[in-house]
Amino acid sequence: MTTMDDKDGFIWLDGQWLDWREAKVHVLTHTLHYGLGVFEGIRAYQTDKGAAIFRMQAHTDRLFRSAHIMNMAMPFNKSQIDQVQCEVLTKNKLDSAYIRTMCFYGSEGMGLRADNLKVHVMVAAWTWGAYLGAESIEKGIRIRTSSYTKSYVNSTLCKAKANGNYINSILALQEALATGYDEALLLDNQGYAAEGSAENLFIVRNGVIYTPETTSALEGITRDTIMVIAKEQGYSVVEKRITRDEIYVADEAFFTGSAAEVTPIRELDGRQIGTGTRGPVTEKLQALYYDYVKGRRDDHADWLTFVA
Ligand code: PPE
Repeated sequence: MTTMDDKDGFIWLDGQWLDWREAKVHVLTHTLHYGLGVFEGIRAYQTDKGAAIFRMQAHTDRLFRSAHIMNMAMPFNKSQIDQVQCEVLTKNKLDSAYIRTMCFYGSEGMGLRADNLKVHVMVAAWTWGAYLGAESIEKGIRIRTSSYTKSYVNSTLCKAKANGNYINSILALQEALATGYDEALLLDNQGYAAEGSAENLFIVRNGVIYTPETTSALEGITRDTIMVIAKEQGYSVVEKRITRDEIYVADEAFFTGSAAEVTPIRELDGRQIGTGTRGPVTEKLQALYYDYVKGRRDDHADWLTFVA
């Protein structure tokens, strides 16, 4: 099995294209020790007109918001980052890909008090299939409520897509997987549903679509996309606090994320949700989502950045 550091191709680091295997940092890299960094995960899809990056601007904007929240001085501007996120596809001859952009502190200093840290930026891309398995897109997944509470809003700042926030996610996910589930549902410190380890949550009840407010959940771009599409289809979409038992009795539930796309949830904590299959609203929104990302619809043309 090949490892992530052993591929042909190019990775961009601080303004230069490096051979994939040479894109390395020192073991005393500050972010490696303390987790303070910010990143993005963006998908590019194959379309009739070549590769297209889905909602790149929204991702780049969020990257800069995350850096602002974490007080990291970005050494590049948005259009420079956008250009690299396009080039990473052509450089690596990818027509569908997952793009990972990350800003991290280097090995300029150690200790929490290091005051000479520099922000470094990397961009890589690779082929990534269905995040939760191909079957999950059709059949849905079984999830459990995590014993880990979602990071509290005043602990690590949930609006930032920050590296360190993923300790919380990985603990929850590993617990879910080890106990036979496909994914975790994290509740906030008041007991309301926040999100999955890497996905936003939606439920459908009596034809109305609900999603938790983004108090402690990430401001997901797929979440936003689904809200826009659903409203255009005439659904009312309500952002509100959602309890775990509200999910038990929902007609449908699904997760959204750049990696996870639109993944139906068929069971929570051993309770079947609705008919225990992908529900009709989920199926409709999922199909529309694929139509948009794959460039099969002309409206929302601004969501796609074509890469020649
Ligand atoms: N919540 C969290 C905690 C999260 O990490 C993601 C994305 C989302 C919600 C959905 O956000 P958006 O992608 O903007 O719709 N998680 C990324 C990382 C996955 C990984 O394994 O790494 C992703 O989906 O790319």
